[in-house]
Amino acid sequence: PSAIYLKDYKVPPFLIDKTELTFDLDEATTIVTSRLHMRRNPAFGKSTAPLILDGGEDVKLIGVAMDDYPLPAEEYRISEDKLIITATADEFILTCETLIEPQNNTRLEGLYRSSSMFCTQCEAEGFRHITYYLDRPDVMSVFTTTIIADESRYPVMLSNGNEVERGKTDEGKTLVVWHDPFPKPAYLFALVAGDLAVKNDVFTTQSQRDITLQIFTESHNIDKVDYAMEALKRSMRWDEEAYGREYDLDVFMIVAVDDFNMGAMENKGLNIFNSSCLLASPETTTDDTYLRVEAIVAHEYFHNWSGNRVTCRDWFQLSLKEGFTVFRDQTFSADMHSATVKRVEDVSFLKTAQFAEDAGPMAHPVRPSSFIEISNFYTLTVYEKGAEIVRMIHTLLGAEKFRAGSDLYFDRHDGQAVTCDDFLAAMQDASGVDLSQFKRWYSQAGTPVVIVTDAFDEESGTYRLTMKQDTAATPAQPTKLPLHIPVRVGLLDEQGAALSATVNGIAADDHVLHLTDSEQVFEFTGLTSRPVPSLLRGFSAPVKLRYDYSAADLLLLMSADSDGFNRWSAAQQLAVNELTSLIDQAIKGDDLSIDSQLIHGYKTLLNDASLDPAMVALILALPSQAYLSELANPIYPAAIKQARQYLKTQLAGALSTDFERVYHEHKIQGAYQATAQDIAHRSLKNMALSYWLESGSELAQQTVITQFESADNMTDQFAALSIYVNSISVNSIAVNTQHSKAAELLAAFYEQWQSEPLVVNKWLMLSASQENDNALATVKTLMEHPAFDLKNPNKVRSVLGGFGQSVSGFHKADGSGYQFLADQIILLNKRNPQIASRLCTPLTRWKKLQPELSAKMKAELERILAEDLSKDVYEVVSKSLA
Ligand code: B3K
Ligand code: ZN
Repeated sequence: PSAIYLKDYKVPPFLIDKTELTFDLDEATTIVTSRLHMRRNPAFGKSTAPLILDGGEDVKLIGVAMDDYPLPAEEYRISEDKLIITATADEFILTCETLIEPQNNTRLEGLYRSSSMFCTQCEAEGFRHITYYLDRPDVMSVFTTTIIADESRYPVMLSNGNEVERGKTDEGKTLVVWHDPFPKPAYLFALVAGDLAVKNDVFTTQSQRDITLQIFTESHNIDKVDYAMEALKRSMRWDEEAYGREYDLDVFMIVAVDDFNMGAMENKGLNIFNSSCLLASPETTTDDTYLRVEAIVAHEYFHNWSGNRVTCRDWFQLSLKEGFTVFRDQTFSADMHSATVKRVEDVSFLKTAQFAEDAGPMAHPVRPSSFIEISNFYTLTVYEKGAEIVRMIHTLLGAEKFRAGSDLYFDRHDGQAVTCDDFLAAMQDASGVDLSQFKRWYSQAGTPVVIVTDAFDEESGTYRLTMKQDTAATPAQPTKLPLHIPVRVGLLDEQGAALSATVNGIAADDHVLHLTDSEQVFEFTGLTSRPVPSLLRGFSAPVKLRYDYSAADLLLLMSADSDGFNRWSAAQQLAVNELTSLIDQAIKGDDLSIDSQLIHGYKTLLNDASLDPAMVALILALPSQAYLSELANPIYPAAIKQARQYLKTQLAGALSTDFERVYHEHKIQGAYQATAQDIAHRSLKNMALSYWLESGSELAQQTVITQFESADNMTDQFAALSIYVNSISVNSIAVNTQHSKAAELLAAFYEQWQSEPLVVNKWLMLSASQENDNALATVKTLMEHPAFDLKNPNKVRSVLGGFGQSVSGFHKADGSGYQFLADQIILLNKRNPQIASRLCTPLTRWKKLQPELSAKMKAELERILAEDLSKDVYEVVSKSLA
């Protein structure tokens, strides 16, 4: 397989003004007829180039006609999935008839079956698995879609836009016609047919238009869509208020499907969702999932402007829509709940997963310059780091100018397919802020390290911060240029009070410093004593900050900084410092011991009633195994696990009465609600319970079991279950006993929820992630379990994703955990290349692992590479070994 390069971009030689599609849906074969109203693209220049249409090995061409005359065989040919038509007029109608078999489509790209329905997934290049087409985002067309099917089995037949006609064919089948007036690329096309239930609602826009809202699911799930519907209405309102964006069609539809490669898809007027990202009910859904449903409903809805009305010129520009839309959904969630909690969660995720990607073999710029398979570039870098870039623009411009920039962007480019440069140009033109150096964030991969040192001059009352930036080499980018990094900084006095200081003639207690050189000095004047700096407030740039904070500084920031994010950040740094030293002790095989100051810090935390319980819970969660692995080099997985367990046990033992009290204090009376406040109390309550249990208390054990048995909502029930199953103290009693109480609870949980697939997925994940010597055997048994299905991505992700979290299973010393994952990748490689490729991620980290494990992991990658691979898996595995 070969790479495609951004530098080779050319405008399309042909355009498709109108696309008329007819789908004759059937169980055995589906016939697709397309009538494409085409012409040569004037922007391409004079040319006699042949017409080359994209197709797939699963598309059988029945016939092709030009202006209704069937083409003779010598005028077209098929070569490597392309349909090549040698001679064409300047303007013509091309008719193609193709045959596809959606029921055999296991890739879940194009048209496929999920349960009893037909559905589609076309982004990025799925449309070519339906019919021959110019399957690229800069070819935008007005679609009219006719669906023909047997109404008794497929009473609901949907596509983009508005339903304009309904009737019967001569054979007595039902025919429905949809028309979407907004030109769009093929990746936004969608079709759904099935026996579905619907929930209807109405939203009145700011200009007083009534929009019909519809959510479709299989009938047994329709009682779980109310939350998504409310979230949709909140999103529509928010986009009007925050961005002045109003919905444009008369109807907005969402469909839930069980088999889906990712979370959801923003098809014009017809979003299709993985049911795990849409359905919610208190009994079956945890708090995290409620928040995720709301965020994803918002994200897909926001794409209607950032993605659909203004789309991407080519797939290298993916972050144009994804980075911006993630930023929009993050801000929306921050507005709906707690902004600080949301920021902490997003930054934790970025620093754990995106930083790891940026430090590994798949590191790439937010706007990649080449790819083999675009599906591999729906990454944390394009999405999350892309969102950080937009956030930095927001910081550099300020809220008002940012809004002016986004207004200009939407006005200027409505109906166009554009680039990240166009986005930046609109932001720059509307604000007058120079973004020319800032632009490098799009093209330069890797996480910059910012090293900060300081000095205070008593005499002049001047505090100097020296900042150096450096970005390590990444694949294909050996040298790096300095970036424009906005560093938000505040200063505190010894008591923790905010200090006003003057920078560049401006006196304030919060400054945005512009780090643009590789080394730069910033002066703060008007001070009387040495301050404690609060650096990178709100995580104002996606960088690794290094400053030598003392423990006392961190404790001060943790308790007193006016920036809530940095309070968390200081607490996390304290814990990281402690854990880093514990990990070193564990690697050396020493007895572990911790600093009692830390225990004191946590005690203060547990007794400060003024704190947001959600923030306390986030701090108590301790830096994760994955985050500590990102920080480590090399990674000793078992030592990290041991250090985390030790710290947790020590805190639990020393503070058990505090945890018991906090548990009781944060119990909620009344019915379940997914509000920020209730979620915060539940998270702290359950976090306290997990520590209390770790203290070895009999009463805590009883409390966990009682909560498991009597909880009236999934958050509390599942928390109790996972606390018990993951408990270090419970596991140490039950080592190797098959019939432990934990196993009993897991079995009871399955028994109770076996008819709810989404709950069963949680059960699969928890079961697969257990830490014990049987972990590998357990995951093998799970894959034979009747609840498992290799064709369903959610189940594969639950079991294999869960397994990846089990240090004792996945990182088994003999390499059998890696071997097992490699076997599954090979099994899925051809059936579902996208899922297979995603499963490779843990193996891409082999270079950073401790030597014995590293060699074993590498050997598995080599074994995979020897197979006949899909483009998706080939790209990740070959780059990992390069
Ligand atoms: N745009 C889709 C992602 C499509 C992934 C294709 N492999 C969902 C989203 O980001 O909103
Ligand atoms: Zn998106």
